[in-house]
Amino acid sequence: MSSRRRSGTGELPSDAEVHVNGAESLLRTLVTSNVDVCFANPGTSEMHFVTALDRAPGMRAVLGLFEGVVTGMADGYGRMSGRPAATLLHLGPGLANGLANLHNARRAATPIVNVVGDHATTHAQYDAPLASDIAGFARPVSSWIHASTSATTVAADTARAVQAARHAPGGVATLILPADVAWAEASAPAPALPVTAPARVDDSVVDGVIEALRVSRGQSTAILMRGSALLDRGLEAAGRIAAATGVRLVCDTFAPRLQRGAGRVAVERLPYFAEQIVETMSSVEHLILVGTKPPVSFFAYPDKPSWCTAPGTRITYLSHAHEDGVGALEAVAAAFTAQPARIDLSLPDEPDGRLDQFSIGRIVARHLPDGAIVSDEAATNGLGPSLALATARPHDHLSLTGGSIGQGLPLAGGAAVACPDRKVVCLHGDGGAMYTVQSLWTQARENLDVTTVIFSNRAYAILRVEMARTGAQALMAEGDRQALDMFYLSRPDLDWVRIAGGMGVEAVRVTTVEEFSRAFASAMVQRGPRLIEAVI
Ligand SMILES: Cc1ncc(C[n+]2csc(CCOP(=O)(O)OP(=O)(O)O)c2C)c(N)n1
Repeated sequence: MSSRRRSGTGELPSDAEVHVNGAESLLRTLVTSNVDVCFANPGTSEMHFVTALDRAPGMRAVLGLFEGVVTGMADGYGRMSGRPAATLLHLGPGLANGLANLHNARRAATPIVNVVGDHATTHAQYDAPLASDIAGFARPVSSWIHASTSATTVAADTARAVQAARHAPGGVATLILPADVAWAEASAPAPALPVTAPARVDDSVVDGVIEALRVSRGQSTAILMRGSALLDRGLEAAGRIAAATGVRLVCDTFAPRLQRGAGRVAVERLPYFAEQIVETMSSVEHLILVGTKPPVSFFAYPDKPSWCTAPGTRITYLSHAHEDGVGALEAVAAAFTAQPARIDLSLPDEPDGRLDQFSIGRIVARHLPDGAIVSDEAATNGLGPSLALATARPHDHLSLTGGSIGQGLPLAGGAAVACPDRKVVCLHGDGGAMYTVQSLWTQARENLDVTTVIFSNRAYAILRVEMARTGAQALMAEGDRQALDMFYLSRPDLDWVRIAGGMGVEAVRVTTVEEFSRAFASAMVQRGPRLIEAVI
């Protein structure tokens, strides 16, 4: 049905007579601003938004059964498409449920238009049960917050929200939509606002880096990168610089998106633990940063460093996150003439022996199709796949940017919505996967082409390691049970085949290399969601 009310004559009214409510005006403005996917979990205050979904041509709505799924999908979508999705969340509690993955999205600098419904402005005075400080919840994860107070301005507010989300390097723009603003008669949709390009890096900074590279001694200089520098154009420029000068190319441990594999320029990934980063950085005399910050330890530990570069290391920012790091790398590369070294395709042989992260990594690398997307929350089982995938077919690697577990599954779903022609492989710890397990249901409903590998070690394995590293383990006495019970996911064991099956995703449990290989190879040549529980 059209949004146009029929005039008395039975004729469609002219454009000047088009009546829309605030919600429809908002949605139409989103579509006009090239935001055409909305990940949603609505409630009563969002009912006019829900009915407007069918009135705003071009908007695809995707339901998530928990807000952490909604926000994680919006993150995956934004990382892969480079443009924001909208969310729809139910007042403060809905937003609060989605905060952890908005935190991860903020760390990834993902553009998201985060729409949060609220009580009608006339209702706010009564402090009804669902009333809360929505802006207060939103503040730490948002780069922009606005509460629309009138249906006549909601279109303009929406266009501003999209512009804010896309403002370099990208961020969460939270738009609070009171129910009466959604239902009142509104003005026509607003046109898209221009997106500001990332700030250009000053020539003097580029010249300084060129000069430093000319006199540098190869490997004692490293370029540490994040953001769009880790996509093709940036990597290409960095590869030319490395080929000409011998500098090391390094990326953050948890980069939002890294293009890896055959044909690409190789980048070392910083390790996770502080002492490993210190070791990696020990020979670096000059660290050049592109869109990132100096590396620090993920956590503090007694007697271990937080700052991971060597004391005398000179640090230069070629670009900050909001600046055009790719342009700056290209400007530096233009001063040198060299062709980048590229990774040769080298697929592992079929492994035998134990089913573990290394054999699984080799099988994944062997069968991963060209152009796949890997959503990696494999936690303590991530090293094997990461090593094996270095020379696999070209792919995109997405990582857990903010340390808040439960991101990998929805991230994979959002990536699959953004890139329907590409295979998505999600590598996930069983503990983290339980946080946003409802993601599987959305995969089934939307028939998303995601293969999930659950590393079923039935433990929070990393926490055992961290317990020893923090020194807390020394406080345990013989026979202490409660502390250990915090780390083991047994009594009962999680049954992933039934969990996935109950949400409509075909699943299989494997315990051997042969079984895993068969299941993974078969999933790679079929479409649609699959889950493999690898008991390790
Ligand atoms: C939101 C959130 N809650 C809790 C933690 C603490 N935490 C870090 S890793 C982890 C367990 C991860 O388990 P799993 O995904 O099974 O991977 P494994 O360590 O077994 O490899 C937990 C609970 C966290 N990082 N984020």
